[in-house]
Amino acid sequence: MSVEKRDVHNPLLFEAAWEVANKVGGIYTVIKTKAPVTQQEYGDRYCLIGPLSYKTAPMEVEALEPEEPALKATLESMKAAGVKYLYGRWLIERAPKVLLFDTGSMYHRMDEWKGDLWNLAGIPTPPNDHETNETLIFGYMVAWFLGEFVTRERKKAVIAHFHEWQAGLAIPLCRKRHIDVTTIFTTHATLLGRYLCAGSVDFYNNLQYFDVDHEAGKRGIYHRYCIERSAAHCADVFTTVSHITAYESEHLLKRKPDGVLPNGLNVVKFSAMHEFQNLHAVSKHKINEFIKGHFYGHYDFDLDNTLYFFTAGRYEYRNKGVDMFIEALARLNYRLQKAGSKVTVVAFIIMPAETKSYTIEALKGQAVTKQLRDTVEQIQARIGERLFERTARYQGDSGTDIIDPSQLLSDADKIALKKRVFALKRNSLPPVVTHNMADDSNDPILNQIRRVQLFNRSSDRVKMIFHPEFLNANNPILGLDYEEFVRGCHLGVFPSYYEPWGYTPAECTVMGIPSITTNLSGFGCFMEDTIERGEDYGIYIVDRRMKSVEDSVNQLADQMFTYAQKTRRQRINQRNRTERLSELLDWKRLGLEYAKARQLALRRAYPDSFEDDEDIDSYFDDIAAGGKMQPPMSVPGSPRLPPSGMRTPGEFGTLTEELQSLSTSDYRGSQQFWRAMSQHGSDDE
Ligand code: G6P
Ligand code: 1S3
Repeated sequence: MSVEKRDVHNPLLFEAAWEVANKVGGIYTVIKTKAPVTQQEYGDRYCLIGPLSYKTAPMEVEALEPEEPALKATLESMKAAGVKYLYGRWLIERAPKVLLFDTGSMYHRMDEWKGDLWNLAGIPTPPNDHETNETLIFGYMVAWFLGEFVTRERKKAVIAHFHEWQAGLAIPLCRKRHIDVTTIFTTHATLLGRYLCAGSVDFYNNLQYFDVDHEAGKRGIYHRYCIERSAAHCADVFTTVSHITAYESEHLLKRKPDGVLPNGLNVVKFSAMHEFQNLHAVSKHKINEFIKGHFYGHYDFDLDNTLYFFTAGRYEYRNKGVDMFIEALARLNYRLQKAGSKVTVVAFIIMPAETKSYTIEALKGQAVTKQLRDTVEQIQARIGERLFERTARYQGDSGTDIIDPSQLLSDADKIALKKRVFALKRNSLPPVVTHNMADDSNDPILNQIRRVQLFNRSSDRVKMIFHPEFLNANNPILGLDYEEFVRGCHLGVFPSYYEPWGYTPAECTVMGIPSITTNLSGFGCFMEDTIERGEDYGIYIVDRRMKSVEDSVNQLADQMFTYAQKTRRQRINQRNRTERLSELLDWKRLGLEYAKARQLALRRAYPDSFEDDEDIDSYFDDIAAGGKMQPPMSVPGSPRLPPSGMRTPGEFGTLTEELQSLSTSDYRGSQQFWRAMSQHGSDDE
């Protein structure tokens, strides 16, 4: 049968992820912030695929009738077979098209598909793992869709890009069924990595020695691991978000990624440089108000000399480095006390945990300070009236008397104020947590705070506030959105042990807020490789690879102590420099890595469609120059940025066929360390 060659120069792109129009965690941020640049490049040839959540989809998606014939026919055929879906435009910038499948509509085929998966790929799926059941149904629906679609659309090449194991099951199905698409799998972590790190394992020194099947089995995730591993192996192109996760994937998933696709952000530049500095001041003022309430009766420190540090994210105590943060804060407290410092550091931990309600104390603090403020405002008005009355009154032609200041407050005013001051008295210390925890005595964060005794005493220079719920402007206490909160803080602290990328410090950077991260996080490695003298630019990196835990904690305490010594002028200057780095993290720049991955996928699936001498570089030049994706307009002020002609970090050279014959040590990311690690591994083998 003669088959017409598919057009590889105007391919169609489907991008599938569990978090398309469905916020669960970091992958939602990746997909949502990246979609505008991909939409700009592909236009109507781009469609995202995700699961249909009836709770959130109506807010996120505007329904549309499919017009394109192959799509319309495929969806009609699936609908006739009972598939429910929502097709429409995702209500985000550039409104890309989305196709959301209702997995519930196909649950009756679960057993049939489980049997098929076992026969086809030898992957078991136990009955009561809801997440795996969802993954299975979603995977079968996506593969069904792609299979039917490419039999109708025969002219254009189709790229199917899948994120994370929960969307990856369609990949082995496409391969086994010989569906004529080219596939990319991007993993944002590995299942085993996450599980192993959360326990007390020396993960990075033992990566090459883990018996992966055994470890996965021991943790009850063997079936999930099989899905992840088969997606990685069956994809035409396998990628991940950082060099550190590439190294991990090579050992745990047993396939070396073809390249690294770092996560970007949709960077919004203010027309005036000082605008983001003003926002810092405005947001900080709101945090100040919260602090006055929270510390009522113990508010004996100077807010003008107070710094706000914070950590935030999913509650993964060890993986996100909260253990190290609290320990280092205790040492910082000691050092500030010893140095007789006048600085107060308030350290926030924003991590959702199971709670019952706000504590009475936390609510009362805000209430009594609000009452005090109301009383002061009323008295202020009365004083103003008295002042006006007295001054306006005719005193004869030469009279110039003004009111005696001691008469400004009436006796009633004094009594009202005394009542308020009395209400501010409290016997207990300001609470370290804002909520009643479901399991207070076993909560790892609270227990660590208790162990190091950071109890918000008057003598403590470091105060602790654990807010076990994500922030929201409508919360009765700390009523700010996350972005507002970050802008109002001085320093983000994210000493993660397991962090494939890490959006929290990246978000700080684009808002001009300095942050501390580690060389075990994708973001930390990326910044370390990209800029020199990072600390000047508000990028502090704790060494958690080569140092002992003790030394890493001391380094973190040092960095926080050094920051606390800065003058206001120095902090302002540093924020300006931090903000300049945001261009590095813009999807307009990092989106090129995705374009390279897609090119590689097309070349692998349709090698005959490319001329030997076809210049791949010109393709990227076209994208960059053609107004689709702009290279950065100016080079941020840093001496070790990529030299001219080297536009993106991927141009360190990961996404090329030639490099596939080399080993992980050839990744040019965190070069020295990973080279040493690979060397160490091969020496021992
Ligand atoms: C911004 C504002 C300044 C303010 C400063 C406070 O730069 O534009 O008006 O003085 O923030 O900085 P700080 O680091 O002390 O919060
Ligand atoms: C993962 O989410 P996580 O917090 O579970 O994916 C994110 C997006 O790629 C990444 O930033 C993060 O490090 C990973 O861990």
